[in-house]
Amino acid sequence: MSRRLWTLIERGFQPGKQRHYETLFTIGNGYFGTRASFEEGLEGDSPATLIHGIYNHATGTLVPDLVVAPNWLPINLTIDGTPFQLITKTNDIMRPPQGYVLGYERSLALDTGVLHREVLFRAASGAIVRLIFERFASLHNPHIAAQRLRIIAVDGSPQIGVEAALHGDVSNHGVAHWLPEMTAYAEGDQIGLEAKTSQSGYVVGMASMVCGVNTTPSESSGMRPTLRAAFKLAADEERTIEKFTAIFTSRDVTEPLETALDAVTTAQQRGYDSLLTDHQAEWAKYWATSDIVIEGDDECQLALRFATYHVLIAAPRHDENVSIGAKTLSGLGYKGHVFWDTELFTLPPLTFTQPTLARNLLMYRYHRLAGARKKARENGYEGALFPWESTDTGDETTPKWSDPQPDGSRIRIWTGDSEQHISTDIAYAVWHYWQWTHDHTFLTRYGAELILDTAVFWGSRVEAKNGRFEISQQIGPDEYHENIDNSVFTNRMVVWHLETALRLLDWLAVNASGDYARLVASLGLTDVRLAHWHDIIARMYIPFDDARQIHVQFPGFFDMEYVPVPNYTPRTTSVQAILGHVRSIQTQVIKQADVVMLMALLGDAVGSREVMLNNWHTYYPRTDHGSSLSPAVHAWVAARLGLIDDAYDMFYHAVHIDLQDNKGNVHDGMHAAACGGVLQALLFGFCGLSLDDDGRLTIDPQLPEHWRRVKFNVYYRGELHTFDARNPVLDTPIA
Ligand code: IFM
Repeated sequence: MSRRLWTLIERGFQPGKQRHYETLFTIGNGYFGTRASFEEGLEGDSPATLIHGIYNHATGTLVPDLVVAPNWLPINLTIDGTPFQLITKTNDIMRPPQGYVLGYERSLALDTGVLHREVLFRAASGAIVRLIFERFASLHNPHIAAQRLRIIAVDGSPQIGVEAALHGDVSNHGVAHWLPEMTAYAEGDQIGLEAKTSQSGYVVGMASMVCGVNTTPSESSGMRPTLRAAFKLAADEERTIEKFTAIFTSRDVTEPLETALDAVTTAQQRGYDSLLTDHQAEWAKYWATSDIVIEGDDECQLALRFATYHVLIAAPRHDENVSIGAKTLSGLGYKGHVFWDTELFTLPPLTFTQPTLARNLLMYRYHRLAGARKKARENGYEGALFPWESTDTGDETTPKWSDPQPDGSRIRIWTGDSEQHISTDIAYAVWHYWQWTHDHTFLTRYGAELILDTAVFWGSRVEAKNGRFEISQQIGPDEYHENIDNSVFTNRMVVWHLETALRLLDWLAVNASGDYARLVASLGLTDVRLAHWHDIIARMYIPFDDARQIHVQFPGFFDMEYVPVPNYTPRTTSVQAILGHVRSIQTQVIKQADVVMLMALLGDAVGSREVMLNNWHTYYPRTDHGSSLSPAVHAWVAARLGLIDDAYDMFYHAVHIDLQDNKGNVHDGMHAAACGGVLQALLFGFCGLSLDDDGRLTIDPQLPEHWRRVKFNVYYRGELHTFDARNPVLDTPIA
C-alpha cells in the first residue's frame, strides 16, 4: 500500500493557510470532531471541538449554533524558558525570549485518522529540539481522544516546561454559549471541566490525564485547569508525554464530568499504544468496504480518499438522533445545521458501504417528524414539512436574515419558507436506502411513515389552477431564483414522490399488512386522498419547451437577461457575487445543478437522451457553481451522457473544492455535500452503478481515458459485492 496515496501532507509552515489546514486536518469519530489547531495555539487560529447534537440558541442571535466545546488540545511547552510557538515576534520586548522554527511538516494519515506534526525548534538559549506531535479521536471508543508528544534534544540539554490544560473559555466567533459558572477540577494527576449551555441546558464534561512526566495540578482562572511539569533533557535524550482526554455530554450520561474522570483513568491505564491499536482496527474495518481505488490518477485517488475520510468521521456511529451538518464537525459554517446535503449527497454513498450509518441518518429524520408536522400545520398544510435547516429540536432553524453585508444591510433569507423540496429529498433518500438494502424492518417501522406523511404534505400543498396542478412560491436547488412558481425540479420530484408513495402502499398492503393498516389509519390515507394523489400525478404542470425540447427551470426563466457564464473566467468568486444579489436574480445565471440535479436523481425517467442532452447544453453554460454542491452533480450527469471531458472537468473541480479551497471558505469547515457528491459522481456517473427495473445490480462504466481501473464495494441487499471496472471495459466481473 503506497503511503503517498493515503497521506495528506502540509510541507512547511504556511501561516496564511492555517485556518484552511485546521479544517482539512480535522480528526473525528462520528461523536466529536476537532479542528487541527496546534497544541500550543497560534495567533488567529480557530480551535474547535464540535460534538454532535450540542446546540444552543444564544440570546441576541437569530438561530441556534452547534456549540464549540471546551478545547482539549492545549499542551504548551517552554524550552530553556523560550515558549514554543510557530510564529515568533522577535522584537516584542514584552514577551520572553523567542525561538526559531527550523523545520515543519504535518500529515494526516487518512487510513487511520492520525494527525502527525514534526517541528525542529531552536530556543533562544541555542538548544535545538525536535518535537513530534500525534493525536487521534478514538474510533473504537468515541469518548476518548489521545495525544502523544515526543521531545528529542537534538542540540544541547534543555530544561523543558510543560503545561497540559483544558480551556473552557471558548466561544463561537465571540458568541458565548456556555454559562460562565463552570466546574473546573484539578486534583492529583487529573484535570476536568464541566460546562452547561445557556439556553438548551446541555452539559459537557471533559477530563484529562498526562503520562510520561510527574505533573502538578493547578487551576487559576476557573476555566483552564492545568497539569504542569518540568524536567531536563540530557543531550540526545528523548522524552515521550501522552495526554488522554475523555468527553461526555448530558445527551449520553447523567454525570458527564464524573463519567469523564472515570473514563480517562481507564484510558490512561490502557495506554496510548493499546488505544491506538483498537482505533486503527476500527478504521481498517471502515476502509475494508469504503475504499474506492482509482488507478491511473493518483491526485484524484488521494482526493477521493480524503472525501471518504471526511464523510466517515462526520457520520454518527452510535446515535440516531443527530445528523451531519453541511460543514460536518470541522467548522462553524452554517452553524452546524443539517440540510438536504445529508440525504442527497452524503448519505447515499454510506448506503453502499456502511449501511448502518446511513440508517442512523435516516432515523434522525424519523425522530424529527413531530417538528415537520408542526411546520406543516403552522403553514396551513397537512402531513410533514421538514425544516430547510434542522438542528436538535426538529424545528425550522433557517435564519430569516443574512449576516450584515459590507454596507450593514441584511438580506432576507427565504429558503426556510420556500425550499420545500427538502421533504421530497428525505423521501428520496429513504426509498433509495430501501431499494439498495431491502431493510424491510426500517421501511415498515420508520421509513414508510417518512415517505407517506411528506406525500400527505404535498397533497395539501399543490394548487389546482389552470386545469392542472401547480406549486407556487418555491425555491428549487438554484437558490438565486427565489419564490418562483412551478420550479420544474420541485414539481417533477413531487410527481416522483407521490408515485413512490402509492407504490410503497401497494408493497405494504402485500408484504406488511399490519403496518399498512396502521399507517393508513394514523396518516389518514383514505381512498379520496389517494385518488387526489393519482390526479396530481396525471395533471402536474411540468414546464417544458416543446420547440426546444428542453425542460424549463421555471416559467419566465428564459425571459430574463442571458449572462454567458463561461466568459466570467477565470474568477475567484461566484458570478452572483460579481453581478450583485439584486441584478443576478434577474438573470439566467444559475447557482447550482437544478434541472441537472433532476436528471441526476431521476435519470432516464426525466426524458429521452435527446432531451437530456438539450437540457445539459442549455443549463451547463448558465451555471456558475456558486454552491459547492454543483460540480459533482454535473460530473455525474455528464458522465452518464457520455460527455467524459466535461465530466472529468467537473469531477476534478468537485474533488478539489476543499483541498484547494477554491471557494475561499474552507476555514468555515468542510463541504460535506461535495465530499458525498464526488463519491456519487464516481459510482453513479463514471461507473454507471444502478438498479434496473427488476431491482438487479448493474454497472456501465464510462471512465476518463487515463483511468486504468476503478474498484469499489457495494452492499446490495445484505451482500457485499466488489466491482472492478477496467478501461476499456469489455466485460465487468462481479466478484
Ligand atoms: O444546502 C446547500 C444549498 O443547496 C446551497 N447553499 C448551501 C447549502 C448548505 O450546503
